[in-house]
Amino acid sequence: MSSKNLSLIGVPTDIGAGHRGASMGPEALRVAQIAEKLTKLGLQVVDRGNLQGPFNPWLPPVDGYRHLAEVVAWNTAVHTAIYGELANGRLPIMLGGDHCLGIGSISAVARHCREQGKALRVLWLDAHTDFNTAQATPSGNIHGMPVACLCGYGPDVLTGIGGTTPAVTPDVFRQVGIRSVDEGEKKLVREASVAIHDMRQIDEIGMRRVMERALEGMDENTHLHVSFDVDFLDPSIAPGVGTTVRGGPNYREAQLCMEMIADTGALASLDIVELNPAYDKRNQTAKVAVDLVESMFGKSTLLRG
Ligand code: B3U
Ligand code: MN
Ligand code: MN
Repeated sequence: MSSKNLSLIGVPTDIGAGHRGASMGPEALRVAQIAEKLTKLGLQVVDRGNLQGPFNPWLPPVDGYRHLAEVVAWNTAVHTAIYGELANGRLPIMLGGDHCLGIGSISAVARHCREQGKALRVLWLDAHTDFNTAQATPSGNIHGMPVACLCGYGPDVLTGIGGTTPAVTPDVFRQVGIRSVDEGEKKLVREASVAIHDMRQIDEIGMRRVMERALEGMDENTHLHVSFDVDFLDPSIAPGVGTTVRGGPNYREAQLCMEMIADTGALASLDIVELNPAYDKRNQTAKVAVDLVESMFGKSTLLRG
């Protein structure tokens, strides 16, 4: 692991989502004892509390985007916070919040990598490719657009966060768990050649080989960022998300995925997004997410020689 000094940053908003409630995600993760559990693994954890931003006015989309100004405000705050943690040599964990916040966090990680001469790999664990544009989106919800925005497809106010457009090139991404892609979005991800490891591939060759492929080609100079959308998981183990999609990784497959991330020793920043306590039962999804994050930081590998 490149750093054992972890900073938790809560971002309590559902500004980019189609359902209200992801704004309660940071608190649910804290109630599930994310800080305590990571501390028990021997990591130094500081909880920075929550960022602040505009309330969700819950308005319809305008020109293909819902709440664009508010999304820009939240992501600007996220960018500043994540960039600051990385500049101080710390490992930021963003507690979302919906997935539009990946624009702020990953643009900050990309800026840090550029300045430090590091290679970047982004592992995007999600049921969705999140590559919509104003034209392709069926909803106008910006949580369906962060990957496109980071690659330069989107409004200037979002693609320019962090000062360099595009923030990243599509080849940094490896998407795992994909099983819901909109029609227009399919064309866009194909054109951009995003590396997609969909559920069919997991069925056919198994999580182990999928992860070997997704993590291939990294070296000591690679910064690994994981963007963990909790709807990656099968709804039977993770019902607490706004947009459940059946047929996701089960508990064992998800554990293996996380353990293989830990084995790289390269994990250097993390987003946990789309957890929606309003859809959860007794905080079970937050508990599963924390359990998996522990594995991402090496919990089960401790059992091995
Ligand atoms: N692709 C759909 C649905 C969606 C994307 N991300 C989530 N849901 N969580 C859209 O609205 O863009
Ligand atoms: Mn997502
Ligand atoms: Mn998703």
